Amino acid sequence: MPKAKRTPTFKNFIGGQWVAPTTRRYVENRNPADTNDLIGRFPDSGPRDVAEAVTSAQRGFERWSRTPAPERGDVLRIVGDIMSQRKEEIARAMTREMGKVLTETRGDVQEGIDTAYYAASECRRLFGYTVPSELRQKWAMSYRRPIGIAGLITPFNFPMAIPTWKMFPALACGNAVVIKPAHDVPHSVHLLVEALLEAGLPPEVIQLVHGSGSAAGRALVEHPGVPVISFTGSTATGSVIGETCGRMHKRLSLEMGGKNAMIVMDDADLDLALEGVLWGAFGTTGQRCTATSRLLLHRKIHDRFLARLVDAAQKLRLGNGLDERTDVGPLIHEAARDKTDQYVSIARDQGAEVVCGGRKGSGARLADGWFYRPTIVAGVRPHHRIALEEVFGPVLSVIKIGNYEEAVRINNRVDFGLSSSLYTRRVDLAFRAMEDLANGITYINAPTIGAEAHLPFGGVKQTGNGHREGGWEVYHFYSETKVAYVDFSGTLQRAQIDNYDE
Ligand code: UN1
Repeated sequence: MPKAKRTPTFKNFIGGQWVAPTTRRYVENRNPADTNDLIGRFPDSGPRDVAEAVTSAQRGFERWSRTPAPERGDVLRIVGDIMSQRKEEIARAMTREMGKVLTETRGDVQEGIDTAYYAASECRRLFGYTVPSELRQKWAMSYRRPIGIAGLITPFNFPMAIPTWKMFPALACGNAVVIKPAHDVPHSVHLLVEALLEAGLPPEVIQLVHGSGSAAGRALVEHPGVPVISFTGSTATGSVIGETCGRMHKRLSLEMGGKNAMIVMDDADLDLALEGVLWGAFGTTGQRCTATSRLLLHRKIHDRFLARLVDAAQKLRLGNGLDERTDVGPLIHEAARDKTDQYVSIARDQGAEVVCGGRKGSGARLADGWFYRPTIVAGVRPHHRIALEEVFGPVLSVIKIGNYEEAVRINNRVDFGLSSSLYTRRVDLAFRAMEDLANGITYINAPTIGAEAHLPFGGVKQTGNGHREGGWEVYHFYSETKVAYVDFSGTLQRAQIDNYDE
């Protein structure tokens, strides 16, 4: 990759303009596939920057919340158009800062485009209800109102899709937004904000504050002027945010960890399951909340499926995601690679067998990136830590199962509940699984990843706090239900009393 001559310095977007952080501090953003490649210097903002963003967003909210929803939708539709035109350019920038292969970052941008068009159409469909009143000459109805400022904190693994999942519905509902993207992928959201401004979003409706979770993120969560918080990230951070939001009575949506299992029964199409597990486990280098991280293999097909899987996983090529020969990109940073390696050691210590990978990428081509070989750990027991805790790396734990009921028990024993998958040709099992598996999303004959933008996304147990992103449900999260009664009888009509008076 050609090196930039001068390293660009990026700014926050606050108060309708691109501004330097008041802290005057910056952090370097480097390519995880080649740490010699410096993308830019990005603000390391603090509470003062967040406070200025909130003050500006309050002005933005005054205007945007009064803009008719279909007009807001027009802006979002144009954002979708701009993102479509720039899909390739944005995807390349994303691969450069995040590492995953270009086909995946293209998909990530597409998920943002889909979300934009869905949000645009939803702006003409923010339905309320009109219901009969119990009294004569009286109407009763509910409708949706904007809330205020939405504070959005987004992760590194989907640098475009996840910010758009949160931002577009929030904007569609008439809120102003302050977004703090993950500090590993600031460039992607910078490009997104540029697209929003070009599309005609009034400047003070959007504020972009770069920085760390512990400074800028925390200040956003703790700011009393931000009534809505949406966070995607680790369960540990989500708990801290939850405590603050609980204390401050904020509306909060959390999307956190996963420990997703794919179950392969003895009657399954094994070719299909093989393709599915390779994609589910090693796509995005395993850095998805939805990654397939446990493979529950029926004992009758266990040995032969595992042999084929190991053979195929060994052939996956590590490399720079911009190189089209690459199957699997790097991890996001050194700490992520160390954590992955530690989990592999823990699995070994607990008696599981590393049958593939289990080490860093080697050779000159991979020397300057955070590469880790696609790893398969066999002989995992359901109580092993590798079977219970989220790794967020390219590590697949294989557990042998005797029957469907055992698979369900193992699937359901973890603290998380995002996605699950069952490969079978039996229609009865498929429908039983849709009831039995304790997850927000269950796939039949498809891996645990692949959620679509127009369906609700989220999980049960410690994966979330009951809300969903995407689809129609998220529009309830970003709007306040208001009820109005109109009494045109010209008399005082007392509900529950006058109509039952004897
Ligand atoms: C995530 O893993 O954080 O279903 C989001 C999928 C993607 C979204 C994943 N569409 O894998």
